[in-house]
Amino acid sequence: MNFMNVDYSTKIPNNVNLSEDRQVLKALEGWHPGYMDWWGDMGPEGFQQSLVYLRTAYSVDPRGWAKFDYVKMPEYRWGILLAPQEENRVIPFGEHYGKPAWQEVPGEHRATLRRLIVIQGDTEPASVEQQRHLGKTAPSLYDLRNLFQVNVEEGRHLWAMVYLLQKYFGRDGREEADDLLRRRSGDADSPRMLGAFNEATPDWLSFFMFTYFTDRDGKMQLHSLAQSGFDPLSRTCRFMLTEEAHHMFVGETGISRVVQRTCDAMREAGITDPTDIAKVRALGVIDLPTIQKKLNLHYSLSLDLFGSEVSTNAANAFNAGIKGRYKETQIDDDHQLKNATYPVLKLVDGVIKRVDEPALTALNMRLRDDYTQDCVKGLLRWNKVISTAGYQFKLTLPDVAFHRQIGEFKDVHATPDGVLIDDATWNARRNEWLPSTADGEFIASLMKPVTEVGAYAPWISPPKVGIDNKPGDFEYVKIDT
Ligand code: BYC
Repeated sequence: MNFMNVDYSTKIPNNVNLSEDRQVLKALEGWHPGYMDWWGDMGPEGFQQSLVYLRTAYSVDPRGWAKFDYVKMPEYRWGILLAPQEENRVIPFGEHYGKPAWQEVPGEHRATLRRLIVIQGDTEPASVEQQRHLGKTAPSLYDLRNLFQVNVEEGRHLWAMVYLLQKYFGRDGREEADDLLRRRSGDADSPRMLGAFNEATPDWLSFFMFTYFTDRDGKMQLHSLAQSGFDPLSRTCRFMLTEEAHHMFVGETGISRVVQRTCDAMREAGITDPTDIAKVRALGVIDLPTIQKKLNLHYSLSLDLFGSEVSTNAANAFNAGIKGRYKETQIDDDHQLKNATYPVLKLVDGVIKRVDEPALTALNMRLRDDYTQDCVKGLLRWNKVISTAGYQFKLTLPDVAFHRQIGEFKDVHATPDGVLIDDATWNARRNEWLPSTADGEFIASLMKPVTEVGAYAPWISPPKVGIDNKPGDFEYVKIDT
């Protein structure tokens, strides 16, 4: 079979030869109805009968892998797609460095592998659940389509992890696959596994922040798993990354368009002080200080997804050859971290200090640092929009000690500048740094749906380019069909 092209003849499209792997095909077909029930209950609210201009993967060839067409979401062909197998691939790090990559699960690392695959799998449906109400308030058909594209692809990423569980982990893999449909974002009894995936995504600014910051954690984690010595996981993650790029594009351009519109409105109204919140809000746009608060919230929640700065879990996964570093194969070292150290931010006698730790246990910190560097790029672009409009205001990333629930800083309070403060100061000033109830209510008041073809809500600029070279006034979603 040609791994580049996807077989659409089976109920579950795939490039892993499912038609000759009857047992796995049967297990996946058995899981399919539960998935459709979940999509019906927890997928996008409304619009299930609308025609949405979606891309579907028909190949895993990076030169051309997707085709665009109108699809009703429940009829989207969720499939199993793995990047092509690299011939003679070796394990690129850890104690098995240089040995042939595994095509089957190595017995001694089974539990660690399963845990990582389940955690990854759990985030995918969680994000769909978090975003399910947003369709009702979309600022345009273009944005509505992007939301649904992200949602169906997160659904596909769930399929990707379920395939690995069902093919390689036998009965407990099947049980884990069922549990992925049982947990619910924000549920008191059966929540999703990681903190940020139980938070609400109440409005479109949060959606853009989520796709910029939280999907970018996904990018970093997928890159690390794409290095895995377990080849099927590596190939799965490599193809997921191709899709993930669009999700972060939605976030980056979404925030950019909000910033642009705010700056344009301020200029038109002759406002010189972007921190005059009442005046700016009276124009029906989101003021820059509130955008900064949303950024503070989503960045800090996303930092928690990297786990503790110093982690034996991370060291074990690396040693075992299961989870590598960002761009592992491009790093010039022994890929085993035998004697290396890495500077870690720690709280020492009440002061934040950089302390050298064994690089092996500091892998979460390293990945988080790579993530922060990647995040900065968007800020440069957004700040360019602000400075080009003639305003002296800079969006910044808060300090890593700010608003943390996991790791070294979880028991202290810090300002966005990284100054440690006591509980009373935090309580008194929290609303200066994180969105308050009143901020949420103001943003909610702007969230009125715009469904005319080519029209955009007044708080966001139109995009610079359309999807699939279509113009801005293309009917991206045919709502009533
Ligand atoms: N919330 O040694 P520690 C994506 C637990 S996003 C709750 O500090 P470790 C996407 C941890 O499980 C990417 N619990 O950390 C984005 C452990 O518990 P146990 C998703 C947490 O294990 C947008 C204990 O604390 N993929 O794809 O080195 C839309 C001590 O752990 C949290 C992955 O995350 C937390 N935030 O690292 C859609 C990749 N953090 O086992 C999709 C797989 C830690 O002692 N995951 N804990 O009971 C991993 O690599 C790691 O498990 C973690 C944690 C980075 C999550």
